[in-house]
Amino acid sequence: MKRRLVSVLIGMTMAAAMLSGCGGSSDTATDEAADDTAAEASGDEAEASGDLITVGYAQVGHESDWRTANTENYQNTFTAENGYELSFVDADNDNAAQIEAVRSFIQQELDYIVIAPIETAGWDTVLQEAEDAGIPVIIADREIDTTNFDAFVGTDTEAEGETAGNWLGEYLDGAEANILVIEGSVGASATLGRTEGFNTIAAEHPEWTILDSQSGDFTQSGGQEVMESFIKSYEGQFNVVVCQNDNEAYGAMDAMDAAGITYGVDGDVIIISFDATHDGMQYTLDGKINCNVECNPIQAEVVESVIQIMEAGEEYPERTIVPDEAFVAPGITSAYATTITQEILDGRAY
Ligand code: GZL
Repeated sequence: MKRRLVSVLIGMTMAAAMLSGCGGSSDTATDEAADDTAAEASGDEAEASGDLITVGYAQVGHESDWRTANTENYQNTFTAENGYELSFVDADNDNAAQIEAVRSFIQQELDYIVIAPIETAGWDTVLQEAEDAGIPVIIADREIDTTNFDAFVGTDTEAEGETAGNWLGEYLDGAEANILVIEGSVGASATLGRTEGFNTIAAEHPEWTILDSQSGDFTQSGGQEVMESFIKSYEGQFNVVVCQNDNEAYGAMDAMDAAGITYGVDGDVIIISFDATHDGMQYTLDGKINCNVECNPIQAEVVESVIQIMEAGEEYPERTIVPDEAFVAPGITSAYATTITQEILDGRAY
């Protein structure tokens, strides 16, 4: 209780300082340096006095480049210098291990619990335990099928799926599509959302056929295995592959290379991917991926801002959607996506 009271005072002091700074007084370099020193000092004081805000992050795993970027973002945000002590658990795509990690956060009486849920289901019991312990829970990245939590910070994956479908309709302009879908991890809201969104648009196109869909588990090896299986069953019958993340797309490209199947803007097969991580954007710039729908992994700062509002005892946003967009290969123009350039790629945070 002592720490929380102290941090509320720090929060209010910092909020007051920010408000006074917004009062039209122009911050000079000296003032800004002083502010930085003060913030660092408050972090150091909190660390010295043991008054860090303790945060537990139960992470999905390390299955993809997206996940790596997301993990690094949390580890770079919830630092002692910023006034936090982060307890991080990589659940390695194991639902039971992730729930046990949350239970351990409760037993440690952490101040806040953040969960990137592997699956949407199975959260009622442990979230009730967190509520009974008086620990606020923020669901991040993916969604769950219960409402027993305090806030959500993540992306709109159904909208991402719709964007992919709308772009494909624009790009094909009425031409026939025979589509194979490499889905993400079974039961993950990102998989469910992208599938639902894309299928909503596909239903508007009687000239499209979804030949098959299988989970590649958001991994490169999974994408390659599924694409190899698809080639055995559908070689010569498909002209679109939808990969629900970049790592699956890399695996699918490896499988098509091995089978002598061409893809991308100059190939026989259109590739749509999701995430727009650095390498996925490089493949898009190279014309190997036709359309890449971004899903922004840089979410920790938003989660941290919600925690600061909670610390200040003020009304906080219960649902925050992190914005994203879509990108297409050079030579493609679209109402639904930005044509990628080297400058765009060089300027990205991940
Ligand atoms: C999306 C996120 C997904 C990414 C994958 O919000 O949960 O999980 O699309 C990651 O790359 O593995």
